[in-house]
Amino acid sequence: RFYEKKNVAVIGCPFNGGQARSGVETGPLHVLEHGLEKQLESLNWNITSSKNLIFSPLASDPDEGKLKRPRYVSEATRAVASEIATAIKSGSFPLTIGGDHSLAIGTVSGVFSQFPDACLIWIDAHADINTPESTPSGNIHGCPVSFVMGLADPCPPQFEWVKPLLKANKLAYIGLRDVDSGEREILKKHNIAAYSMHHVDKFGIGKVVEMALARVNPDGKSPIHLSLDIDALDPEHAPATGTPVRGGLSLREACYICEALAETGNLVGMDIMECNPVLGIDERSVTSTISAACSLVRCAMGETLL
Ligand code: 4U7
Ligand code: MN
Ligand code: MN
Ligand code: MN
Repeated sequence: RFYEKKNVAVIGCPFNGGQARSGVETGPLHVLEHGLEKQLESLNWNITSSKNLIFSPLASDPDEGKLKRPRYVSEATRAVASEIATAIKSGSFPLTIGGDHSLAIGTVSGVFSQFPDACLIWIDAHADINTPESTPSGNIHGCPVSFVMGLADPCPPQFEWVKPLLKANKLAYIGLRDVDSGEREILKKHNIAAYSMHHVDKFGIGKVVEMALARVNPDGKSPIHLSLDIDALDPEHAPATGTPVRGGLSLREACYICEALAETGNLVGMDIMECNPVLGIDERSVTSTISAACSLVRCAMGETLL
C-alpha cells in the first residue's frame, strides 16, 4: 500500500483567514479535546507527530481584486503544504484539522506533490471552485479547488507558488447543494464528477460513492485524498459551522462515504474542516458537531473495518 505502517501526523490548523467569521480557528482544539488522538490510538494508529501550527494575520493585507486576505491565506497554506509533504515523506498519513477550507490549497498541494497521480474526493455542501473572478464573496474558502487546478487566470501574484496539480478527471464531489452560477459553469466546462444531494436521494449513498470512485479512480489503483467540510452534513448533525445549508447528508451517509474510502485501502490523506464551535447556539450543538467530525475521521481511518 501507500504507507508501510499505520502512522499518522495530526496537523491542527487554527486558521480563519479564508472567510469572515471568527471561531473556526478554535475547531482543532475542540476536536482534539474531544479525544480524537486516543480514539485513533485505539484503532491501532501511531501518532508520529501532533502539531498545532501557528498563524498570525498580517498588519497589512489589502484585497487582491475581490480576494480577501490573500497574503495571509497564501502564507498559511504554503506552510501547510510543506508540513504535509514532510509528514508523507516520513511515512505518515497527514490528518489536517481546520480551520477554514482555504487550508485545502495547502493540503491538496502537499499531498499531490508526493502523490502526483492521486485523486481528490471533496465532501461539501459547496463546490469551493470559485475563481478570483467568479467569487461572489471574495472569501478564499470558497476558492481552493480552482487554485489547485490552476483555473485562476491570471493567477493572483500571492498564489504563484501553487502548482496546478489537480486534473479535472481526478476530482469528485459528494453532498453539493449550494453551488454558485459561476461554479456550475466550471463544473460543466471541465466535466467534473459532481454528485449533489439530488443524486444521493435518487441513487442512495452506496451507489453514489461507487459512481464517484469509478469516475476518478477507474482502475482502483490511485491514491485518494479526502477533503471533508463538516457543512456537508445536515445542520441537524453539524450546526456549528460558518456556512450551514439545510438538506444535507445524514451522519450515517457521511460515515458511509468515509468507510467506503477506508475500504479501498488507498486513502493517503484527510482534512476535516470548518467546525466553528463559537457558532453553536448551545453546548449540545457544539458537541454534536465536534463528535460528528471525530466519527467521520474514525470511519475514514478504519474504525468499521476492524
Ligand atoms: B466552504 C460561497 F458564495 N460559494 O464562494 C462563496 F455561497 O468552505 C460559499 O464550503 C463558500 O464552507 C463556502 O463564498 C466555503 C458563497
Ligand atoms: Mn462548505
Ligand atoms: Mn468547503
Ligand atoms: Mn462552510
